[in-house]
Amino acid sequence: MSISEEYINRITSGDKRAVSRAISVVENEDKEKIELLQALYKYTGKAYKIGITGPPGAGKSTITDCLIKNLTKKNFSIGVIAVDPTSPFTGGALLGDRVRMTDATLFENVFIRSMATRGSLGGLSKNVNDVCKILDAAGKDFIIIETVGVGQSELDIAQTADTTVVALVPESGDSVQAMKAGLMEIADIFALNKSDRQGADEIVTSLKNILHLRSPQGDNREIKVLKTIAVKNTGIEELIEEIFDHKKHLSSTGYLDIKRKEHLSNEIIEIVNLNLQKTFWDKENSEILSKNIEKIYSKETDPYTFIQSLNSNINL
Ligand SMILES: Nc1nc2c(ncn2[C@@H]2O[C@H](COP(=O)(O)OP(=O)(O)OP(=O)(O)O)[C@@H](O)[C@H]2O)c(=O)[nH]1
Ligand SMILES: [Mg+2]
Repeated sequence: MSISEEYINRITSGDKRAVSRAISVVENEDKEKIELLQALYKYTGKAYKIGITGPPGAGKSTITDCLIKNLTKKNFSIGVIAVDPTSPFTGGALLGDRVRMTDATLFENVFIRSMATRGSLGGLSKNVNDVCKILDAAGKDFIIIETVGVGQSELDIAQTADTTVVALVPESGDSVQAMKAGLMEIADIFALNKSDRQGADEIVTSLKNILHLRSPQGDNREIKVLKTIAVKNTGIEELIEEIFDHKKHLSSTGYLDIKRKEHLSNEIIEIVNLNLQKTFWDKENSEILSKNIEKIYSKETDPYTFIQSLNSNINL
């Protein structure tokens, strides 16, 4: 099937069904995927991408709900991508239970999609970047990407988002955990959620102390630690203000363009890498490897000689 101009028009005018179908095309790696993304690329670049990450259960989805409600009140349209949700955060459940669907503005202006990337080759960024492009071309002002902070995906999020918000909770050791997991390096803003619980102020202080030790990042901006109670929508306006402030800072310093170009380069390199890998490890080479692994293991030959013997132009 070839992509019609009418279909592209429907996507760029924000038609929900067309957008939904386009996302499925990307997710299922349908053959018209490349043509679709080629046609949509020139419409992208207007949406601002907010990444929300943090440990399981920190309240990322609840914060996302609040952001949706508060931002739509300000007449912004929102796209939401929930990556590998561990608690139910399907479009249906979220819209049915948490955001009142009777509200026409929400229905018109919010598009929510859950995505599973766990275990897929290339992890988070490939598909999420493509889905972001569709939502961007569809005219969303903000795209919120929620990823659960276990493993690599939360670090990848900083390679996609313009502003990365790391959500933590007052449970002991969280700031140390954050440091270990590399969350310190990727946060543009910290939201200490569940700050209705004990120990919130202590964690804020310890986070601030640790942040002083952090090496300066490219955009050279002070990282704020904000207290939120997402279940009560407390602190969310302040969080939005801080996101807007970061956005303004990135734009006025020219760092937004630098950051986005860097993300784009990485995205292109990753697409090429994945394709090279897929092309090289085709059925034939994969079979040769499994047939020869015994010989290599028993030292009849060695990995390098084996690689040289493969039909390849790899320079070792
Ligand atoms: N006390 C308190 N509970 C909260 C707050 N924010 C969220 N919760 C509760 O914490 C639980 C987890 O919230 P979620 O928003 O699903 O957390 P999440 O980080 O999205 O969870 P995963 O996606 O599963 O990692 C829910 O029961 C929320 O109601 C808060 O500020 N205070
Ligand atoms: Mg969640």
